[in-house]
Amino acid sequence: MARKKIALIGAGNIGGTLAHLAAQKELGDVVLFDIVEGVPQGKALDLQQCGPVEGFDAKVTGTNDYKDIAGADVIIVTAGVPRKPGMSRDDLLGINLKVMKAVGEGIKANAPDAFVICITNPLDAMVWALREFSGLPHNKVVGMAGVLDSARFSTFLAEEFGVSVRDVSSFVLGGHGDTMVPVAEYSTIKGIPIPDLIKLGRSTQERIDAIVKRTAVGGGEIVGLLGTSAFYAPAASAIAMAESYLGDQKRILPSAAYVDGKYGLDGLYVGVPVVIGAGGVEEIVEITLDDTAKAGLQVSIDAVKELLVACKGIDPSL
Ligand code: TXD
Repeated sequence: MARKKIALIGAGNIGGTLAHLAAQKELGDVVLFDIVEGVPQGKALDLQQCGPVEGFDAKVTGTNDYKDIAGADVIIVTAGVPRKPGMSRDDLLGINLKVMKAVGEGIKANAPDAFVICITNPLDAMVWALREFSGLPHNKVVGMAGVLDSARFSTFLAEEFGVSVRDVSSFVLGGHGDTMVPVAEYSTIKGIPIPDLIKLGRSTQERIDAIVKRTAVGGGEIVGLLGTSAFYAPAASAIAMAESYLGDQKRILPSAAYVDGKYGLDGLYVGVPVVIGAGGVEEIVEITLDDTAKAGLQVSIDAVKELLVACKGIDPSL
């Protein structure tokens, strides 16, 4: 059986890491696309030469021509500019919206049957714009944010409780920004909810609140240290989503998905738990939220709606 095809639009920090992970896992042949000449081709050649060392036969190629993404099964979009210290994700909107238009048209013309995972910030607006520009079905275009945010949350919780990250299951909702909603009540250590662990004296509400806050600003913490956005965990997170699609794993993953009818929404991309399988986003998982989580989600929804208004102001075709 021919290998699947993974197209990566954007061959920068995350794109290169995505390519390495996809090749190592032999998810399929990898095509790196970028507008900068030489970068996708150079990274692809370098990555291909990992094959003999790491034992993968996946082909890795680079291109500046959208025709080379034809027939891609999965497309992961990181094209655009990342944050610099002092910038908010929303500051990227003006530049990255134009990039999404070009990317959406490239996908529409060459790989309309792909499952598209958007990473470019401001994520909740860019994934919506990419879906609009590409014209793909809503269930085949999704944003990566929640898997990264819950990975950050789980990392901090594992450290707090002195347990393996394998035994932490954390839950986040809402947009990929400071308004994201890490939900402690649905986060567990081997099935034991965090509030019960607090009652058992394994931690305190104050320490958990500090972890929730650190998670919400987790991206900014790395931008402050690194001078640019994180890229290893974002790449790993998107690969988990791609694997769930390619392997029809039906994992429940927090993702920026098109919600129409659930959570009181009538057509908005926002971070919610979804089932990802061979059909793309196969189900939006609706949970009952306590008043705090409900209020937090509403703040996130309002922030996303403001971004969409800004997008429509920049590009009236939206
Ligand atoms: O969780 C999340 N969703 C976030 C997303 C986590 C971390 C980073 N987040 C965002 O991903 C970040 O704010 C950026 O918007 C994207 C990509 O971050 P990355 O760190 O990979 O940025 P780079 O290294 O600058 O790579 C971007 C590449 C670069 O090679 C550009 O030449 C290319 O995008 N680029 C384009 N490619 C194709 N088409 C167009 N128009 C284009 N413009 C720039």
